[in-house]
Amino acid sequence: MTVAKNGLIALAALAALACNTPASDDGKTDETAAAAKADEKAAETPKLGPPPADAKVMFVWPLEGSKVPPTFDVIFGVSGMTVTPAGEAIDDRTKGHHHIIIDGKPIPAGTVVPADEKNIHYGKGQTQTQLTLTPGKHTLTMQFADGAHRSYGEQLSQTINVEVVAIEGEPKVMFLEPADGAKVKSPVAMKFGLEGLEVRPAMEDPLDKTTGHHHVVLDDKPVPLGRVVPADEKHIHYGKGQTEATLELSPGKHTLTLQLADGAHLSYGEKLAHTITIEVVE
Ligand SMILES: [Cu+2]
Repeated sequence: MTVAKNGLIALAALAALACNTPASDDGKTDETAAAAKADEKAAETPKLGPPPADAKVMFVWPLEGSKVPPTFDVIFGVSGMTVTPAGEAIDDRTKGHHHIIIDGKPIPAGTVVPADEKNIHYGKGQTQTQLTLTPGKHTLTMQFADGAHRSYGEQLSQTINVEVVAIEGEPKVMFLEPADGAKVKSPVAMKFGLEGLEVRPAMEDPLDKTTGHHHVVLDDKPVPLGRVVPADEKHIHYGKGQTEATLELSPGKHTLTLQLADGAHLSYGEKLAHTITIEVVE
């Protein structure tokens, strides 16, 4: 990647030289001098068109006003553009990759996004990441830039305010009962455990990503991060904030997945899920 980047800079320098030579040769009148100056400027910043007018980026998780624990997931959203790794299709104005700017501002269009601890590049084409921030208020700016890391400017940025709340320990959910591998009778008595985050009834504060409620997923997988937990016979919501429940199950082997989701029933994903296998006996 470094080699490719250096090659690109060398190319840009060559292009600048090639354009500057004729312009400086025939600057005879004020008008042509001005034109030459404009040419020079254009050579410094390659003349690339704007991105599609309706293209935009948005945070999918967290959202404006969210409360988050110190280490939290971020999901990037984009429409009207395609996410591609850095270094690919660099002059294609419909492609690029995401960046996060912590406590900063959008990068002006055409300016290369700096790379430091406050300006994070997702040059592999990631659409999701995890950040760790100090407790307190922060802004997160999502900034889309092209394959050469040149910003698409404010149009392809979004800034949100988040509040990082200190929590105790690593967030973790677990079945306290039944035990993994247990032989049990129906109705099955269950007890749900949660560390780090707090149990809170659904809908009280959908922006609070430090609390949530339990769900049991029957004979199916955890719900991916940020997706709404369906409400059907395979997905049971405990939206009152229950930490105990019973479940009628048919005899035989079943998997039970405890899945935490936020106040809007958006899943915390696999990291906050726990799957056990039980056998229901008559
Ligand atoms: Cu729910």
